[in-house]
Amino acid sequence: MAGEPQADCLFCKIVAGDVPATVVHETETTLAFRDINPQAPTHVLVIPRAHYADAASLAEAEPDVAADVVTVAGRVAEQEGAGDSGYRVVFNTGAGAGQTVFHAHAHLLAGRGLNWPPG
Ligand code: IU
Repeated sequence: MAGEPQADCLFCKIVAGDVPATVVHETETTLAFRDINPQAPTHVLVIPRAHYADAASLAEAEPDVAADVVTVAGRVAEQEGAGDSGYRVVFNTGAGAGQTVFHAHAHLLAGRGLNWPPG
C-alpha cells in the first residue's frame, strides 16, 4: 500500500532503526541524516518516514509531508550554519537523473560554492 514500509528499501530500514545512520534532525513525519558519500561539507538527506518512490509521488499523496521535508531541509541548513551563505535542495528523480535509492529524499548541500547548472 502507498506509504507503507518496503522490506527491500534501505531508507525504510534506516527509519526502522535496522540500518545505522547519523541522524541530525527528526520530526514525526521526517528523518534527516548525513549522506555516507558527502558531496559538500554539509550533505544531509531529508526523507519522509513513509515510503514513496520519489518526491512527486510523495507530494501527490501527502502534500503536507512533502512540505515538511522542504521545511526540515531549511531548518537543518540553519542548524549547519548555512542560513546566510545559501544552500541547495535537490530531488534526483529517476535513474537518468542520478536517483539510486527509490525512497523519496531531498539532498541538502551546503558549505561550499555551488555551481549552476549542476552536472
Ligand atoms: P540518490 O539521489 O538516490 O542518488 O541519493 C542516494 C544517496 O544515498 C546517495 O547520495 C548515497 O551516498 C546515499 N546513501 C547513504 O547515505 N547511505 C547508504 O547506505 C547508501 C546511500 I547505499
